[in-house]
Amino acid sequence: MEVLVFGAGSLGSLVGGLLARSHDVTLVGREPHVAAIRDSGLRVSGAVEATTHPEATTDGEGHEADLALVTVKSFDTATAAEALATGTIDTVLSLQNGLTEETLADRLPDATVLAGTATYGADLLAPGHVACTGVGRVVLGALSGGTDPAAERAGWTFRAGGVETLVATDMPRRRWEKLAVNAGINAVTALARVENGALAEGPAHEIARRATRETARVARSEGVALSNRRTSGAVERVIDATADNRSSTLQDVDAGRRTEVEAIFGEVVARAERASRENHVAVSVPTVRTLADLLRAWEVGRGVREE
Ligand code: KPL
Repeated sequence: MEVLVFGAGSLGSLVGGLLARSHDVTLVGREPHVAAIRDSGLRVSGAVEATTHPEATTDGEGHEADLALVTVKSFDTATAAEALATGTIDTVLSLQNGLTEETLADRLPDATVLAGTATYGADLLAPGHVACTGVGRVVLGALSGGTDPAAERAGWTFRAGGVETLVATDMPRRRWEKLAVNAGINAVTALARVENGALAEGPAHEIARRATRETARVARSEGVALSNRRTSGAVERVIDATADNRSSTLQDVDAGRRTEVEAIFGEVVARAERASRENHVAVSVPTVRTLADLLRAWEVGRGVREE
């Protein structure tokens, strides 16, 4: 199988490094990571140990692949899709935060776009070296649910590369559940500057719970069966399983980088507003809205966003 990993950050490098044990993998990333991989290969350490020699390039255009994994930050999705459109890709799988698959599907009409989630822990330690900080699972499947031969093939590709994988038939609900978990954890940990485990109790726990439930409410307004019980259980489980992790938004804030506020919180607010307009019933998301505004204010203050 020819696999293209578009976005050689921590998760993309980890998954690319694991898959390169069994497939022809090309990583599209930035310097100096790309040069280090070309010179000495890609080292994975920690919970999994491997050194592989995938192709690595900074040029995302004109690639041919059976499967392209999109692992760029959500705000780079449109750019990634436009680059992928210059090549020939059969199947595209997003392993990103936010509901980015629609952006990919709009721009890649000839490819099958799958939805996916990944709970592997990854940390880019140095150019050419990624740590696997936790063996999790990739869950993937058809964007609108049900079965799809492309999902079965992608599942086989991951398993052959030694990646724990589930091919699921209920991705619409799972991607909203993931969004609800991110809405609960990411902004609160970033603004309070705490690790995920700090949300297990106390005032931050209540804010996380409210943001999670509001996101589930928006999912239901779009006809996705996602109960409060299910999402609350999911966020508790992720807080517990990733207690020592710093959320991706906390990492962005610590590094003074732009965050994924729009893909997570902006998206929930926009969809709540649309549902309220179309259904003439208020779908209210006050906690998510407040968290979005606080993160935006932080971005403006840091000069990584224009007012
Ligand atoms: O996806 C995550 C993130 O940090 O973006 C969670 C699930 C919250 C784990 O840290």
